[in-house]
Amino acid sequence: MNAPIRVALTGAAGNIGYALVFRIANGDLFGPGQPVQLRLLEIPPAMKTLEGVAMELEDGAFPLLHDVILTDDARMAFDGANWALLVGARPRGKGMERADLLGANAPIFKAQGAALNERAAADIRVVVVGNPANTNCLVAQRNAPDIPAERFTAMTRLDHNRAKSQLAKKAGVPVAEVTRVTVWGNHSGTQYPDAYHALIGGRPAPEVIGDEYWIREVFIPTVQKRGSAVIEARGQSSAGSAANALINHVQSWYGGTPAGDWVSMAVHSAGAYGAPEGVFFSYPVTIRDGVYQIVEGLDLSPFDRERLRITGEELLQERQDALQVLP
Ligand code: NAX
Repeated sequence: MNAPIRVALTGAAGNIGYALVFRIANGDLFGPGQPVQLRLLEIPPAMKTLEGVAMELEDGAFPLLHDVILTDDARMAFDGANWALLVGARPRGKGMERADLLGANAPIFKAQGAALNERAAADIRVVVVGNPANTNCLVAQRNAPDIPAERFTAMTRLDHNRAKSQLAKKAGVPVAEVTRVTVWGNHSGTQYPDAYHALIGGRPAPEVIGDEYWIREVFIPTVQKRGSAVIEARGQSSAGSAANALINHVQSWYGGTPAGDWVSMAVHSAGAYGAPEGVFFSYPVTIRDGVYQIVEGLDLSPFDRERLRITGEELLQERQDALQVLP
């Protein structure tokens, strides 16, 4: 058996955490030959709930689960961690604007970035899920100066999966036939789910769907607003699908992307496709040997460019709002 991979998870007693830990324990991230150690971080008021989650993990008798560490100390949670899944965040309270949400979360991600810098393993890879995910990721990364920026990502895979499913449903085909979907920009209402570069059964998606109105006026807003639609129906925010997307994000980063396809990930931007530099912008990426590369050479229409501009501007505004915690 290989040595266990150390996976740190924050917000482990929350909605998504509960849907996630059993799948990690089951070996869904790294496959059936790879044991894992779980290092679960929570805030002090949630430690009792976390103990209950740990009891259930024990009761699952998962052969690949090496051990479980519970803590309310970020430095302890990230000690020797190979992966850090930053899910825990302050939720958006009633009447809270996006800037207030940032203000509440920036100190958390600043402290966690510093703790990662101090304690994580040399090969650490970070995925930020807690909202506002792209900018929380920026805050953590900027407070971890010794960790290469490419090791930080924010999750847009749930949006990516939602887009894929909507296209498959419209075309009446299994999701596996939909490839090259991209979600560009911010994980927020300004994200741009792009059907124009997608393929369905190997053919351009717009040609297969043949309904330009549907792409612009139904598909795009449906994906952008899917989170609210789930809350409206379920009375709670997405948890199972978010946990699944996080598993997919790590699987792709660890195991690579299939030939001819790509996935969406928010990564440190150097300005590709005209996006602002130095923010975490979601791009189409291919991954090999644990290293991602932004897909090059896609032709962007004026419509695509305008959508990228809007979501890029929002990320610049968020960075501005988070400035007080950026070194
Ligand atoms: P919950 O409120 O159920 O759980 C969050 C957990 O984080 C709580 O148990 C809380 O005690 C803990 N927490 C808070 N501050 C912490 C800190 N400083 N250190 C460690 N733990 C801390 O929320 P949940 O539904 O699990 O969602 C978690 C986050 O994911 C939210 O910010 C949510 O907005 C975000 N989402 C992001 C998505 C994405 O695609 N990027 C989609 C799903 C989800 O909405």
